[in-house]
Order: sequence, then structure tokens, then C-alpha cells
Amino acid sequence: MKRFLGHTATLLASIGLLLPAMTMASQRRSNPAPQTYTVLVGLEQSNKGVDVEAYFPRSVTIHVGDTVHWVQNTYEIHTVTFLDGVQLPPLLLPSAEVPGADPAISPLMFNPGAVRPSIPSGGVYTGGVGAFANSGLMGLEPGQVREFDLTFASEGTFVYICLVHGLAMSGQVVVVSPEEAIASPNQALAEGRQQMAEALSLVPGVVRDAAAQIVPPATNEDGTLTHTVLLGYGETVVSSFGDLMMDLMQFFPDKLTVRPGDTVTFEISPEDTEPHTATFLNGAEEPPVGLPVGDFLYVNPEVLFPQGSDVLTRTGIYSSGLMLPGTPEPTYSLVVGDIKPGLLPFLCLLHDNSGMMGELMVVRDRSPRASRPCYLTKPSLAGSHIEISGMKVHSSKVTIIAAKNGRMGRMTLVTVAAVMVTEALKSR
Ligand SMILES: [Cu+2]
Repeated sequence: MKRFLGHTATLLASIGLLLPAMTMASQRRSNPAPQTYTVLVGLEQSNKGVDVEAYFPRSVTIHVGDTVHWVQNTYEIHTVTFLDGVQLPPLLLPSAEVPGADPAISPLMFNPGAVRPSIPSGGVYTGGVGAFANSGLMGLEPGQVREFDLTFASEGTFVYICLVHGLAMSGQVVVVSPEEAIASPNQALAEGRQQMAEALSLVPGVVRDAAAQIVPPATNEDGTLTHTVLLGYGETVVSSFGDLMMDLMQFFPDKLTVRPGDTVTFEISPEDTEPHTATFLNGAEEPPVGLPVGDFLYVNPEVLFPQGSDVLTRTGIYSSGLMLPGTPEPTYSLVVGDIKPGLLPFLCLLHDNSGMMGELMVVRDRSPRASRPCYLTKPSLAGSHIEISGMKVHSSKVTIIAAKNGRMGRMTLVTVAAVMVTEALKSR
């Protein structure tokens, strides 16, 4: 799905009629001293589960002899990769296909050619067929690459991509003769920040689109409910500097009230291209996604394979295993066991640092007249309305009989008299 905001600006930019963030007065003249230009890799609001898969600025113009300095900007992993004549390598490979790898450790591994740095001699990039250069796997976790530098020795336009996000995440370095006036490193970075601000201004529209995909719970014959939780959401939006790939690293919904006997089915969103997991750690230590053994980085079997039975309790790990987008979308179902009421958090092992977390509120009482815990999701809406567990109700219909201290994720836990909620339901 695409939105055509700034379409004219995109066209102008694509035919070179716009030179953003540059004025004649502040252009950099030919300068004998080589300069370093910073490009930020990715954009993330990790408290909101928002990732923009792009480089900022998307295009940077430098003089021959200047250096581009890429800085990892997200927990979401990326690469800076110049393919020039090399085919797009896959990020993951069956271990059996990689010489020297041991499939007994894990049947799936990160492609060594994709995740290992490949730096040309002296860090100098000249382009040309077969001039493969790669940052290696960039991220903010221990062992991941945080910065990558290349000095450009010849004029030309050099396109690079991210091996994690494919051709949808690309950038370019335009190398010109020292005679040409170009933006300074500070101006180029300011342009990047401007592009980031524009990208963030497009996020609310994507969030609205994503919320529209939420599936309401279905009632089963025995009176239990089946809840569907969609994993992730991806959308390409149009900005003044080209198409932008947005990923919402979120569960839809990320907060649900369940009862013992209910079923929770996790399913990759049909609008998503990212792999995910749905995992209940129950207090256990989180297994790392990458398992380094020798020279290789395997996909940790604890992440790759499903864990636990299909009846959810408060002990031990329950995990979907790696869910890769595809048709049909993979699903993972759990029946809520006969467990104590209260919160039960879950997360995506790949994207929890990017904000992909959720929680079940387990309640036991099925009686509509008894008090039931709800979330006060928005304390104030227009016209004396509040929002309880996503439901808009008039505040006069609700009696808050207990409010626990502190926050539960982004929300405050309160208990609401169910009689009042029942009335509120009628008045919707
Ligand atoms: Cu995920």
C-alpha cells in the first residue's frame, strides 16, 4: 500500500531539480583536506515499535578522497553493502550448504558472506565489477558492527543496499571532482535529520493502517474465545526523498484479556515481510538470536524451534520458533492453561529491543456481573470519555474501584466495576 504524499517533490528530486538543504552561500568549495560525511543507518522509535528501513541522508555527495562514515542507529539489524556485479546474497542459509559449517549445531545460519565485514584494501572503495564491500551485520548488541567507513577514490554514483531488508533499503554515494561545490558534512547530516523528521511525520498514518488489521476475538462453541494476534506490519510510504519502508515491530493487539481455556493464535501479519517469534519467557533468560561458534554465526536453535507444549502455563518457555513470512502465513496457537490471574508478558525474540512486546491479562471470572480487571488505556478522551481496554466509554458509566500503583507497560492497571462496563457497552 502506498500513499502519494509529496509525489511531485519525489518526481522533482528524482530528476535532480531539487537540491535539498543546500544554498549557494554555504556550499563547500574545493578543499584540499579530505572530509568525513556521516550517514545514519536506520531510524527507530524503540518505545513505540517503529522502524524506518532507510539511510539518512539517503544520498550523500562527496569529493574524491572523502570518507563516508556510517553509524548504526537502531536495534534492528542492517548492513551497508556495495554489491557491484555481485548477486544479492541471502541473509540466512541452510548450514548444510555452507562449507565447514556444522548442521548439528543448528540447521540454519547467517550467510557468512552477508554478515562478515568485507573491507577493500586500505578502506578505499573504487567501484567496478566485483568490488564487493560490506559492513558486516550492524546492530547495537555485543559483537555487532556499529560503524563502517569507506573512502572513495573515484568519481561516480555508488548504490548500496541492506542485506537484511533487501532492495527496499538502499542509499547512494555520489562522488564528484574536487572542483565541484557540494554540501558540507554538517549540511549533509542536517539533511539526513530533516529526512528523519519527515519519515517520523508519516508514522501515525501507518499506525492507523496497522490498527485497522486487528481481528476481534471469535467465540467458540464452548464459550471460550479464540484471540488472534498479528505479528508486525509493513507498509511502503512515499516521502519527498523517495519510497520509505516502514516496519511496525508490534503485536496487534499487544494487550489482551484472556481466560483459562481461551486460545491465542499468533500469526505473521499478511502485510509484513519481517520474521518474528511469539515467545513467553516466564522469567527465563532470553536466548540470543545469533549463536557464534568458530567462524560462523548460527541461528540459535532455541530461537529457531518451537518450545513448550501448547497449553500455556506460568512455568518454562513457550515459543513459536522462527516464523518466516510466507503463504500461508505461519501460525502458533496456545490454549491458556488453568493459571493464576494477572499479567503474562510475551515478546518477539528478534525485535523486543525495537519495542516488540505484549502482554496477556489473565482473568478467571466469566461472570459478567463480577468485577473484572481492565486497562485504562486512555485516561481522557474528548467529551468526558475514557478508553478501557480499547473500548471508548463515558466516564460517568465507569467506577474505578481500585487502581494499582505504577505502570504496566504503557498503561495503568485499574479495576472497573463490571456492571458499569456492561452499561457502557450498551451505550457505545
Ligand atoms: Cu519481531
